[in-house]
Amino acid sequence: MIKSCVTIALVPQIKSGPWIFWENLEAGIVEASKLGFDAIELFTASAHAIEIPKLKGLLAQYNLELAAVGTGAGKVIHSLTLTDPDSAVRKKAISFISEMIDFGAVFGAPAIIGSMQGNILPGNDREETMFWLTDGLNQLGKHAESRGVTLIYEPLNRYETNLLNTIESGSEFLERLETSSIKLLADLFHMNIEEENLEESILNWGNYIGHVHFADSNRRPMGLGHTSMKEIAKALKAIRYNGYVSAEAFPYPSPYKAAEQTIKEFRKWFT
Ligand code: LER
Ligand code: MN
Repeated sequence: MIKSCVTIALVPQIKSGPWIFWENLEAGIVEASKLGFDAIELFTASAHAIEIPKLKGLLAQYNLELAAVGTGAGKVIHSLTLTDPDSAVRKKAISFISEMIDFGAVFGAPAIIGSMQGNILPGNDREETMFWLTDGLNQLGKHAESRGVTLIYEPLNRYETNLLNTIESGSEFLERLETSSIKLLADLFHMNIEEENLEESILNWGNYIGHVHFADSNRRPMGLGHTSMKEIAKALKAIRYNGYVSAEAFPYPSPYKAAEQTIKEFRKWFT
């Protein structure tokens, strides 16, 4: 069964971006539950930003799961990436993500590596940078496995990374790792920019897809752009995807309306 999810951004330093609910964990949870979502995805400043008993209590009270935790704050706040040329920075990035894996694992939720993958910086070599990414993901994948969770790696569009931009290149990269506990994030917004054909990529590499970010072509909530969901929903059902379809979209025209639009589209395509 494909499950619905909505994002809540709780990083004080970040005031805008593709997240639906903002700033207040409890208010986001209440709204998500009111609209009938199955789960929330959290974007927090660190693994210690939320008290675990408080989150446990709220999820139980409102009958929601934690679907995933984002790690991007490690880059935005601390300038950490897995491919920084400085090995001390790479080491800190690994420990930041390890802590996020531990935090998510309490709830059975995977951590997501999106912007923390970094970029090949000017003057650096692609092969060496890919080696750093491989090394970091091997370590983190094994760590996730030891905690009983998967780890999610997200190919991003070309304006955000020059490492891996497509589901195909991401899948081929995962195939060569020493761990099989890493899955891909199929973010429909990034895919709309990079894939030749979204549904074919899903069908061809379905085994690798572990999480989906649900946003339309313009990153507004699904239904407010020109993405053709019919074929995408058909492809996700064909691969027997049974994870979350999580709204990582701009809170347009307002957080509540964006969430409402998202759940309406989710029900149209997946129930
Ligand atoms: C960034 O564009 C993104 O899609 C996030 O999920 C990861 O940082
Ligand atoms: Mn995403």
